[in-house]
Amino acid sequence: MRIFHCLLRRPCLNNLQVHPYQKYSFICSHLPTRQFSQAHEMFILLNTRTFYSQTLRNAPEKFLQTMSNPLHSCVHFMSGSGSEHVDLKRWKLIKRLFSTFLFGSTLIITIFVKRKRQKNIRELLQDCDVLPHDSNYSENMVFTSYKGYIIPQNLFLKGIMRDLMGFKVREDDIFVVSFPKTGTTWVQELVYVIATDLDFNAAQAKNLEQRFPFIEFFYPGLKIIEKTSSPRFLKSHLPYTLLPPEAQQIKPKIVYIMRNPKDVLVSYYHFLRMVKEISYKGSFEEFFKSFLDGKIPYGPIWKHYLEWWEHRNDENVLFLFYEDLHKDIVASVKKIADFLGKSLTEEEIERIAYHCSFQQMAKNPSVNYSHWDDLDVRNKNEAEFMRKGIVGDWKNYFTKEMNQVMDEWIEEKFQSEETGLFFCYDL
Ligand code: PAP
Repeated sequence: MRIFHCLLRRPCLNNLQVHPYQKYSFICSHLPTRQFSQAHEMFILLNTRTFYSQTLRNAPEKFLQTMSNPLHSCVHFMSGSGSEHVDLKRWKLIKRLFSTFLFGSTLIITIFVKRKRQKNIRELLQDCDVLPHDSNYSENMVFTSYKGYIIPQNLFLKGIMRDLMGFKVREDDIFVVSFPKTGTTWVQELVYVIATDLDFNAAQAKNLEQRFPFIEFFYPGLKIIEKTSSPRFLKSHLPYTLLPPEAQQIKPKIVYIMRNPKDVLVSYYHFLRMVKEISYKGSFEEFFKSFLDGKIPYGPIWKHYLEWWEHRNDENVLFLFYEDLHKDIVASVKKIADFLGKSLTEEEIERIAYHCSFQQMAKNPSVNYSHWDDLDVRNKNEAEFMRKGIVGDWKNYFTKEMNQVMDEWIEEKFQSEETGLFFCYDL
């Protein structure tokens, strides 16, 4: 049998002639079917399993085989008759059955996997309401409403909220918990150097995200945190009711830091613009409104603050104010040391205060989050993580009207006379 083989790469098939004195011919092509001349009356079975029956019926040439790679269409045809014709028919039938089976099973597996994924997502999101997307945030930033708080949907989709429910808390864990932008990083570093007996080398060796992991962040993740040796240093922005349930029974040491809501608002506005994944695009006025409406990640702040405020006298909880750290860092260091059961000399307190001053921390790569630049996490045209670190920056942002609105809002939400929760707005 002589085979004429032609691999055609250009659409010049109208001129293609099967060589007249050859008994068999074999043509292979990567071209779509419509490029073939109907004059040849070949029939074609595409790898998409589309069968051109019209062409088949009229075709004097006989179909032999197609390739199954879905990126190509391939036509083989032969001239001939007799028993070969029967063989070809059988072969074709086998092939069709096989491809139907293959197609069917792929379809079933795809549907099964898709359904399982959907079921999984439904389960992960079952207790929260997914909120409509706020166009001021990047497309990936979707929020949910969960037990009265605004929680990023990713915490549910990544299974973090579910895993936190079963997170094993240890008695000697040390938590630093806060509403975002209240001075968490400052307190984390203070706690770390005090608890490690001023091991500044260890503090320098790794960045805070590794030494003091954020439990609801995917990095390093709960699996790694669970394997970390004691004592563990853990950061969280969760409200009291959403902390791992074991925290309420085991009662590890928890330091909670608060800051006046006006400065939190300004700091948060810059932070949400700075983080690439969030990339807040709204104006300061828009953010001001969202903040007061409680429609910000981990919000509403009043609920977060008041829930924790109720636990200020729990024996395993130390309550701190950002403004107090500014007013008297020495007294604050002593307070933290007492809480952690450490006694410090005056010289040691001075060294800690110096190491944790804004100026020192701002230039210290192990705490200033400058590694985010290498990881491309930061919008570099926005403020840095260690922005200003002062009390009263809100005065540079609030109009007189805004300040009045916020004062009334604070009065209404925090009910200071009743709750005893007062804030300091200036030093
Ligand atoms: P987080 O919620 O992302 O963890 P967090 O550390 O709570 O942030 O707050 C960051 C704020 O604390 C920043 O405030 P700013 O935007 O008003 O400047 C940051 O500058 C401030 N901060 C961090 N470390 C210190 C420090 N050593 N002294 C004073 N302020 C600090």
